[in-house]
Amino acid sequence: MSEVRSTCPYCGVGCGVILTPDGEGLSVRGDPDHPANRGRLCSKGSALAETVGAEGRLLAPRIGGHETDWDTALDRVADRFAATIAEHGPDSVAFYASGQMLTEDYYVANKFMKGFVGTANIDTNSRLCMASTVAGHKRAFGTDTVPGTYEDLDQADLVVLVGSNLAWCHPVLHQRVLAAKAARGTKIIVVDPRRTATCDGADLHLPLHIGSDVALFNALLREIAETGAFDPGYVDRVDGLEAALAAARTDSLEPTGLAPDLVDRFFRLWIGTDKVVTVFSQGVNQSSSGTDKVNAILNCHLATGRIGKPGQGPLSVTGQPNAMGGREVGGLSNTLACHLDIEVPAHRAAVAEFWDAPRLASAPGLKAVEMFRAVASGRIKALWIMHTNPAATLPEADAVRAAIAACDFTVVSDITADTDTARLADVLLPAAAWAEKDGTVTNSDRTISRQRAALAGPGRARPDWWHVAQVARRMGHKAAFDYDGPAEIFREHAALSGIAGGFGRDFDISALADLSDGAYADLAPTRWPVAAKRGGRFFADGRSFHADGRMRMVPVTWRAPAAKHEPRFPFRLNTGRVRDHWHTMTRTGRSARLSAHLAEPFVEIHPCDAARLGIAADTLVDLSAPTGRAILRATVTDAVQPGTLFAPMHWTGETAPSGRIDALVAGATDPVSGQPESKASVCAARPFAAAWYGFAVSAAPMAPSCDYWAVARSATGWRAELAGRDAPQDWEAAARTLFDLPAAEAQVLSDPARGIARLAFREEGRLAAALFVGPGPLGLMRDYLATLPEIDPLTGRAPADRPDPGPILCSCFGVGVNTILTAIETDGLLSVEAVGVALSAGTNCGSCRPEIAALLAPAQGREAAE
Ligand SMILES: Nc1nc2c(c(=O)[nH]1)N[C@H]1C(S)=C(S)[C@@H](COP(=O)(O)OP(=O)(O)OC[C@H]3O[C@@H](n4cnc5c(=O)[nH]c(N)nc54)[C@H](O)[C@@H]3O)O[C@H]1N2
Ligand SMILES: Nc1nc2c(c(=O)[nH]1)N[C@H]1C(S)=C(S)[C@@H](COP(=O)(O)OP(=O)(O)OC[C@H]3O[C@@H](n4cnc5c(=O)[nH]c(N)nc54)[C@H](O)[C@@H]3O)O[C@H]1N2
Ligand code: SF4
Ligand SMILES: [Mo]
Repeated sequence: MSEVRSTCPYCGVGCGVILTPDGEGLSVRGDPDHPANRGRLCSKGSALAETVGAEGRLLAPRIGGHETDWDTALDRVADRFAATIAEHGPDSVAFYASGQMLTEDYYVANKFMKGFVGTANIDTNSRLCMASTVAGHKRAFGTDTVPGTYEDLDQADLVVLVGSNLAWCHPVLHQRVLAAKAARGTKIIVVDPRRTATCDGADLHLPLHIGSDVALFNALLREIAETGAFDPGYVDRVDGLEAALAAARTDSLEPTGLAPDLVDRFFRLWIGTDKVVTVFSQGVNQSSSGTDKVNAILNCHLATGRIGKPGQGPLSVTGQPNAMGGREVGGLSNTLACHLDIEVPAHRAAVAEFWDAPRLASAPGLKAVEMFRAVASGRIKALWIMHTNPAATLPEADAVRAAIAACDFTVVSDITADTDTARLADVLLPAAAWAEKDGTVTNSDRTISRQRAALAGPGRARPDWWHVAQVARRMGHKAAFDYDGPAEIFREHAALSGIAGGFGRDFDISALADLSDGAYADLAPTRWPVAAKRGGRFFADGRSFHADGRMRMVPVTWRAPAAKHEPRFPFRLNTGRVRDHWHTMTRTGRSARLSAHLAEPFVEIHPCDAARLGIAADTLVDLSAPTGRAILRATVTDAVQPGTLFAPMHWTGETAPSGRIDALVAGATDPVSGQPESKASVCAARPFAAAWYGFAVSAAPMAPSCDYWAVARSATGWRAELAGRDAPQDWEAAARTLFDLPAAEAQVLSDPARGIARLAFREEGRLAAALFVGPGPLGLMRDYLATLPEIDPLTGRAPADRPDPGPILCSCFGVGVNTILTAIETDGLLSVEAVGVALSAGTNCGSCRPEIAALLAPAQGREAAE
C-alpha cells in the first residue's frame, strides 16, 4: 500500500500526517502540504506509530464480559433502549459522546438522539472543554464562531496566552508563535497562575491568582477607556460598551494578586500593539466563571476593533482533534445541528423536515455533570458512552464511577478493552481506531481535514457511526440510517448546513454537499465557511449573527471560584496536562518513549508549603478533598504559588489507581455554560506514611496491589513505582506475586534492619524482573534499570562506560536530562541550538526545546555574570 494522507488524532492543532503502512504497522511523518503544520509534528504525533496494533484492544463485542457476535450485541442495545423509552419515556436514556469522534460519527449520534429517540440528552466531553467558549461566543457574536486563524499567529506582533500551556498542549502552534518571534520579534505574554514550559519562551509571565482573569481583563478594559484606545468606527457597531465598562469599573485588580508594574507592562504592550492575538484555553474555560472570562477577553478585542483582521483577534484553541466538528454537528445538549438553535421553533421545524424526524427534541437536554447526577439518581436508566472515559475524567469521578456501575444498562463503544469506564459496561462495542477508519475533523481554525484509513481494524472492530446506525435501524429507523459510508453522511451534513446558512448562520459548507465519493476521498484541507453569503473574514466589518447584526460587549464582574477554602481544605487544586501523554493514556501509554518523560503521577507543591507540612521532595503526598482522596509523588517547586497545588489528569485505575485526580475535583459548574471548574477545587495535603518505597522492572505486565502504585511502559517491558503503609513479611513471596513468577530462579539481597531489599528473577537464565525496596524515596538509576534485561540488578548501578541518561527529555532521540546537563557542563554549551548540534536533542519535533532552555539557564546566567 502506498502513502496515505491523514490527520493526527490528538490535539486541536490538527496536524496533517503521512502514513506509510509496512505490512504490520505503519510509519508516520508530518505532511509538508498541510496548512496547520507544514510538515512539523510534536512528540506525540511523532510517536503515533507506536500506538497502533492489537495490544490492549477490544476485539469483539461483549455482553456481561463475555464475547459475542455483532448481531447479538446490537439487538441487545436496541431492545434495551427501546424498552426503556417505551416504559419511561425518551428522557430516561442518555448518550455521552466525545470531541474525538469524527464529524460523521458525531452527526449520526446527534441525529439518532435528538431526531429519533426524541431527547436532547446527548452531551459530550466538550462540555468539560469548550462549553464556556461556545457560550461566550454566542453572547458576543450570536453564533459560536471562532474569528481567528493560525495565520493570525504568524502575523501578530503580540500573542497573549491566557490559561494555555501552548508549549505542551498545542506544541506545533507554539512553534509557529516562536517562529514569528524569531522572524518579526513578536512578543509573547503568558497569563497563568503557574510557571509552565510555555513561560520559557515568553517575554512576560503574569502569575495571577487562580480564577481571577475577569478582574485582569476588566482592568485592561478600564485602561483602554482611560487611554482613549477605543476604535470609534468599530464600537459604533457594538452594543453594551457602556454597561461593560460600568461593570468593569466596579472591579479591581486586587483578586489577581499581581504586582502593579507587571500589570502596567501588560497594559502598555496590549494597548500599544495593534496586531494582538489573545489565545485562550482551559485556564479560561474550566472555571465557574468561564463564560464571563471569555467575554472579558472578547470585550477588549471588540472595544479596540481588533478582531477578524490579519494578526488580530481572540483565538480559542480547541483541545480535542474534533472539538470544533462536534460544535458544528450540535453535539452539545443545548445545541441542535449546524449551529442551529434548539430553542428556535423555525430551526427545529427545518431540521425535523430535513431529517424526516418523527419526534425532534424540543428543549435542551442534560449537561454532562447533571447527566451523570441523573444517572446516579436513577432518572437515566440506559446510557451509551462513546469515545470517552468519564469514570476517570469527570469531576467527582468516584461518584461518577459508582453511578455508571449502578445504572440499569450501560453501553460503551471504545477501542480499549480495559478502561475505568469500559470495566463498568453491560455491553462493550469494539470501535475501529484512528488509521483504521475514515471521516473528517475540524481543527481550531475551522479547517476541515480528512482522517483516512491505512490499516485494517483488528478483530471485529467497526467504526463508531456504524454502531449507532445499526442500533437506530434495529429501533425501526431504517431509511434515516441507511448509510453506506462516511461520504454519504458528510454530504447529508453539508446539505443541512446549507439550510442553516439560509437562516443566516455562520456554519455553511453546502458547497460540499454534492461531493462525489472520489472527491470526498481526495478532499484537501478546507476552511469553512465554504458557501459563505459574504466573503472575507468574520467580524472585520463589525457585523454579528445576532438578529440585529450588532456585536455585543457583555458586562461581567469577577467572582471567586465556587469551592471555598476552609481550614480542613486549605489548598486550591489546579489540574491539567503533561507534554507526552494524552488524557487517560489509552494510546500514549502504549509508547515507551512517551511514557519516559514523566512516568508517574505527581503533585507540584510550593517549597514553603512542603517545608511547613514536612513533605520532602520525591516522597508521597496524601491528598484529600470532600469528594475523594489521592496519593501522588511530591514535586517541590516554586512554579506553583503558595497555597496552590497542580496535578496532572492522566492517571487512572489502570495505570495508578491512587492518582485519579478527578476523584478530588468538585462538580461546581459555570452557570451559563455548565462547564465544570476542573482547575480550582479545594483539598488538604499531608505526608503519606509509607513504610517502604519500591521500584520494579519487568519484561511482562505486573499486578501490583499495594497502597500506591504507578505502572508505565518501558522499551523492554514495564516499570512501576510502588509504596505501602506496611511492609510485607516476605519480600520474595510478595515479588513473586507482583511479577507472577511463581517458579523463577530468585536472587535476593536484603537488610531487614535498614529496610532494604533487592530481588532479581531469572527465567531460562534471562533476567525477567527485578524489585528494589528501601525505607524512603529511592535514588535509583531508573532509566538504566528500565533497560532490563541488560542491567546488573544487584548493584543497580550503570557501568562506568554506560552512564545513566536520567529522565528522558527529548523523546524523539531518547536523550535524558543527565546527558544534556553533562554536555552543557563539559562542552560549555550555551544555547538550545548548541545542544541540538551536540546531542540531536530538540532537533526533530522540538517539543522539548523549552525544557532544554530551562536546563541551560544556570550556565547562561554564569556566562552573563562573568
Ligand atoms: N500533551 C497534551 N496535549 C493536549 C492534551 C493532552 O491530554 N496532552 N489534551 C488536549 C485537550 S482536550 C485540551 S482541552 C487542551 C488543553 O490545553 P491547555 O488549556 O493549554 O492545558 P491545561 O494544562 O489543561 O491548562 C492550561 C493552563 O491553565 C492554567 N490555569 C489554571 N487555572 C487558571 C486560571 O484561573 N487562569 C489562567 N489564566 N490560567 C489558569 C494551568 O495552570 C495550566 O497551565 O490540550 C490539548 N492538548
Ligand atoms: N481534572 C481535570 N479533568 C479533566 C480535564 C482537566 O483539565 N482536569 N480536562 C477535561 C477535558 S478538556 C477533556 S477533553 C476530557 C478528556 O477526557 P476523556 O475523553 O474522558 O479522555 P480520553 O482518554 O481521551 O478518552 C477517550 C476514550 O476513547 C477511546 N478511544 C480511542 N479511539 C477511539 C475510537 O476511535 N472510537 C471509540 N469509540 N473510542 C476510542 C480511548 O480508548 C479512551 O477510552 O477530560 C476532562 N477532564
Ligand atoms: S501538535 Fe502534536 S498532538 Fe497536536 S495535532 Fe500536531 S502532532 Fe498531533
Ligand atoms: Mo479538552
